[in-house]
Amino acid sequence: MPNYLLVSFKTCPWVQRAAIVLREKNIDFEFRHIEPDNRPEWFLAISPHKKVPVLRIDDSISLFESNAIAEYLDESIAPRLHPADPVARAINRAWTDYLPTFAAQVTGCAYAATEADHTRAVAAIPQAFERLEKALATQHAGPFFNGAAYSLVDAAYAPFLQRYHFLDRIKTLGHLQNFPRLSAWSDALLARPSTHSFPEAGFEALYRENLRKRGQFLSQFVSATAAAAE
Ligand SMILES: N[C@@H](CCC(=O)N[C@@H](CS)C(=O)NCC(=O)O)C(=O)O
Repeated sequence: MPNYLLVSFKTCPWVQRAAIVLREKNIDFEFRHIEPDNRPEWFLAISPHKKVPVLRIDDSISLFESNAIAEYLDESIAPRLHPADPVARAINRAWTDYLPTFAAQVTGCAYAATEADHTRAVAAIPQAFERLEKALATQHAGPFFNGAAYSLVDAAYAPFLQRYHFLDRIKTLGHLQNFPRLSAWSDALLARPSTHSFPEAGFEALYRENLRKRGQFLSQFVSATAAAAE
């Protein structure tokens, strides 16, 4: 088995997506957390967009972009998470293609500067939720996107559904309960051990602390929890 190093910012959801795929495949890997405001030279040399995640393989190959990393891991290491059927696989890829739009709409309120921006961002959430609710209705069975088998779609959406819950606990959003299939899917993903990232126990506190430090509209609703975020 090659040696895998996952370069990370601690609460990055795109890193979390790659980590979930590694965990679902029982692949040993080293997590290396770097600071967003102090990205080391060795990292800048291997990350074309200066972003995380980067998956470094055997200290010689550097893969970037969470979707490309997930697809690479799925093609090279069992168990296969993509469906075997080409049509089902194309549908799954269509939904992982939708992820950046979903992420922007569902977690956009975390970056809103003013109350008006925040209100607008929160109002955008149901559109993204509605699309997934319809997709899940077409897929029929739960608990996961394709039914009983866990997939790359599950790994992709889990970090963002988790952040919806984090944000809902900071200032009530109240949308998920209007989408029963999405809500059940979210419960299944949050109950899955692979979803939970480093450090497992303090992850939400760390997320809240980063949000507080960002100094945006929502920051005022997070009490200072620096100690919990260490
Ligand atoms: N499309 C990328 C997004 C990765 C991304 O946006 N990572 C953020 C951290 S969560 C980042 O590195 N931002 C640094 C920057 O934009 O300079 C992926 O899927 O890997």
